[in-house]
Amino acid sequence: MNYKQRIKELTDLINQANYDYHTLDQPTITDYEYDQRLKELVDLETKYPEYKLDYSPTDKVGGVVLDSFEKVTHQVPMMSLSNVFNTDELIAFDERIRKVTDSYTYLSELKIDGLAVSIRYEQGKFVRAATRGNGQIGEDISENVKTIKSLPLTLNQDIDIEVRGEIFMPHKSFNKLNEERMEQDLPLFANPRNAAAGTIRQLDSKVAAKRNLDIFLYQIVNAEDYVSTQQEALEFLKSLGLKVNPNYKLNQNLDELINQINIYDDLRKTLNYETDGVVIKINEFDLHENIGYTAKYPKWATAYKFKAEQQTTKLKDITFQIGRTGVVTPVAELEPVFISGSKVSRATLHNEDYIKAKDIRVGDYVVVHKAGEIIPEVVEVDMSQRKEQTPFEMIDHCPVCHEPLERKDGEADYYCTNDQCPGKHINRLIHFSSRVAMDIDTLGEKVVETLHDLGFLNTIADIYTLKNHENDLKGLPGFADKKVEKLLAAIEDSKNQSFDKLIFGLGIKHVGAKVAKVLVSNYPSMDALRQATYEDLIEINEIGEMIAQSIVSYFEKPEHIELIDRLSAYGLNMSYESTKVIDHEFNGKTIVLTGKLENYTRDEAQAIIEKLGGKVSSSVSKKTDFVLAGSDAGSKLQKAKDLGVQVLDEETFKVKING
Ligand code: 0OW
Repeated sequence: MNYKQRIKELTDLINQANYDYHTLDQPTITDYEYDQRLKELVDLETKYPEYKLDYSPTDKVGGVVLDSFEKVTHQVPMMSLSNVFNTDELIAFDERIRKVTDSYTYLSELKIDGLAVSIRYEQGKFVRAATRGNGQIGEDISENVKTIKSLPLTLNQDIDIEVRGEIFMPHKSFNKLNEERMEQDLPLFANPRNAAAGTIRQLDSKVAAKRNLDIFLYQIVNAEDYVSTQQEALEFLKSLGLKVNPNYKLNQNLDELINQINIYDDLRKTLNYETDGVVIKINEFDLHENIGYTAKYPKWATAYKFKAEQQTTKLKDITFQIGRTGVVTPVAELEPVFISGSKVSRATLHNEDYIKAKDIRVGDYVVVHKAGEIIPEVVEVDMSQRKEQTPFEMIDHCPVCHEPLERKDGEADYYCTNDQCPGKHINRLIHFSSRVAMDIDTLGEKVVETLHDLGFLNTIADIYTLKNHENDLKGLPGFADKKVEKLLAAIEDSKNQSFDKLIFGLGIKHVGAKVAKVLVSNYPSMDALRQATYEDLIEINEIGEMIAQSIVSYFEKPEHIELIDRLSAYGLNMSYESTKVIDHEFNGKTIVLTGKLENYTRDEAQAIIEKLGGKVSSSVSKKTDFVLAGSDAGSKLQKAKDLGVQVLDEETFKVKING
């Protein structure tokens, strides 16, 4: 056998098989066949090393162990990207382009969430790969990059070219890696980007080879020497045998671009790799020079960032909130981070068990999650950044009144049982006047804190005697006459609030808004409810032992009876008119909420709609009467348009509810 020829044959066959499987995602030979051929090639290269080709696929199994990475200076700096977070900012970006030129098209690409890399080929052969580093100086990671199976070591043309792309770890590789690390009791990677970054910096390329990184190329350095537009550049990269993400599109104008972004936002949820946005580039290279650059990034490109629901940040401290029922909630004080477009500096840690189960420690880097309207929560620790943090210890005394805390058997929470604890009052007051309870307009958290600290507000009943201090209030800094009059009027209005909202507002342990509604439909007056026995209460479907016991205990306390008597004397509504006629167009109507509202949380909007006799549903159908669409409304808005359901924007909703 001509071994030199056989080695060439096997090399080309296996490289082609890699291209078909990893780049085109269209395997042409079986795994068994692939393994047999690779084994034969390794044997022949071992026997006849002089015949091994410098683009042999056996280099992809790694095996070079470095003691450090050499520095590499980029001849052309690797720039970063500016970000836009919403359509308004995208429109502003477009207007800046329009100031320079009025004839241009956009090329939009999925933004791969990995790490940038620059790769040089000379006469069509892989020469070197380097990280972005600070944009000027990166590190030589050639050995690890050569193990990426979808990256060819020879191009389809023997040219000199430098290309750039994003190295990433597909979900499958990421999950497999973390499972292995869990078995080996090693710290887990928080997300695929961190895993890819950690892998590419492995000094032993055998380790990198096992973790199955992948890559998409998206840029040619000095592209204008080869082609005239970004679209042609991507086509050219593909023609060379390089892997290019197929999700790119030429958009003739801003409207098409915005539509394309929405398409990508849906598509990304079906992909097996992480993306964090859409990269938008002016397609015509001859416009780039005029549009220009800043020190850090080109002005002819930007990244529209999808709303990340998770971010990693530092846990600076753990503090404790006393809830209105005395429950002690551990709170994560975080290094501020933007999640879903809003800044998050605190998140809930639920309770001691939750913290201990996840071994969360002060000083850790933690993954914080914020989806929809729930308050942000700490999901897990990024153990790959764990140093010597000390394990968490739950406090055993109330941080406000310093009385011992109690933890009931079978319950996860600790409670401050001191009814005179100031920490409970202020939260009780805030909850009572909040929108989801008595909805006392202008009596928000800050005003409650100010009036509580000044001694005007200690218990809930004091809210209804504030009118006796009208002049004092008007003398307070920041309390203009108008504001005080508006506050006192809102307090008077709240006396007509529905009975279930009053029950919910009292802050009885385990009695939320839904349980309050169940109670008032079974006990339509306060007198009836305070007579309810434990046995009566647990007869009701939705009322369990814990809730029944909590209600009975609440009405046994003299201070609670005194409070209710005072509220009744002040004229608060103490009964439930189940058939209250509500003269409003929402009465009896079904409304679906979608998108983010500027002035209301989902719960608040739902409470307002229900107070007006409406019902909130979670899905759009022919029976839907209205869809209330906030910003970034999703598929529900489209369905409403398809079904001809009336769509309300937030402004219209506000007018209707205040009508
Ligand atoms: N992550 C990506 C991506 C992309 C470059 C060209 C000029 C400046 C940015 O998918 N599709 N296209 C570009 O174009 N950059 C990308 O990622 C950037 C590289 C450096 C920081 C971002 O990760």
